[in-house]
Amino acid sequence: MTKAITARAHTNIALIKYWGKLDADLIIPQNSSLSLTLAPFYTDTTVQFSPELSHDQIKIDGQLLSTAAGQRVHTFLDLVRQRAGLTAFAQVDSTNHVPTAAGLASSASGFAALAAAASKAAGLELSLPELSRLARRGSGSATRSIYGGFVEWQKGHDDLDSQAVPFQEKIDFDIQMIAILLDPRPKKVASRAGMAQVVATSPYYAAWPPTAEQDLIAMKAAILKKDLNLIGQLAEANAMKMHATTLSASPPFTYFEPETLTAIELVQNLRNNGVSCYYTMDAGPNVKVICSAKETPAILAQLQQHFPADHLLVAKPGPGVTYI
Ligand code: 2P0
Repeated sequence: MTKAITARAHTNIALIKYWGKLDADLIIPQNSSLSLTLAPFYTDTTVQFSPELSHDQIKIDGQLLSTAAGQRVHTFLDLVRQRAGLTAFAQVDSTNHVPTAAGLASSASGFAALAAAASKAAGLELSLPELSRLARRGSGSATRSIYGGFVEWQKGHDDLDSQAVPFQEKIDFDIQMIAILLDPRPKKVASRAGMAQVVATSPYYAAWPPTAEQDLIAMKAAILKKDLNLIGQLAEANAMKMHATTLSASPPFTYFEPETLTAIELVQNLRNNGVSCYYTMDAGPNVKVICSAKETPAILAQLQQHFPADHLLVAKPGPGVTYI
């Protein structure tokens, strides 16, 4: 039996979105992306390989997954076993400190923590770039969760160069997010299926990779200038360009719900009243507000008039993956 290893990885929100794959098996994206790792939302995962097990045992939030439900994890563990020359099955115990209703990708923190714990438990001593590439094989957004702060996923060309690099790990200006929980139901269209449908069918998709690459260059300059307004404007515009591709897919779909529009309008009204705040959304209806800590109380006061206080989660920038 190997030693049990526990790793913690935090989730991240993309300011410049990853949307579309060039290679679905290796998870090579069509465009580079940039995210902010968040402090309060993370996954702790413990992995131990044991010759006594007859199959992988995967427990998430205390619940044992069926073989079908755990398929993505089994496939990922096969990759780790193959690299380490191991045959033993694994016991995986994962706890999400990510509110499931938050629309905050738990696959990002989940596969980043699994990559770190499983590789170390299997005896592989991976560097952070190697870990980032391994996490990518589980879920695209997990590539970025290996690092803290602002993180760029450089799309690269193949398995060896598609990886995240820290852009600014220690952030020395005032930026944070407020996640507004709108809809606790599972997504109607999973992000993986949604992006594949868009790439395959939207006549507008061809415009996405070049515009996202331009936005990424502008975003990096805005971060270096510590210009919160420009960061917010770029993130908001980039998110809406991504969402515009879903309406033009065949069949068309949208991640917007009525409450999404309410939240967006509140952010716009606050801005019209001189408060700096901007919105972004991932492959789900929930809205995340980009703002400063200084203006957060005023923003929360407005949002609380429409949403329950416990549906408003404030998140500061967080660290990269750690062993605990
Ligand atoms: C992102 N999203 O950059 C984008 C923006 C959703 C919208 O990464 O298929 O769960 O596992 O690589 O990482 C969510 O997609 O997809 C995502 P897979 P993933 O955060």
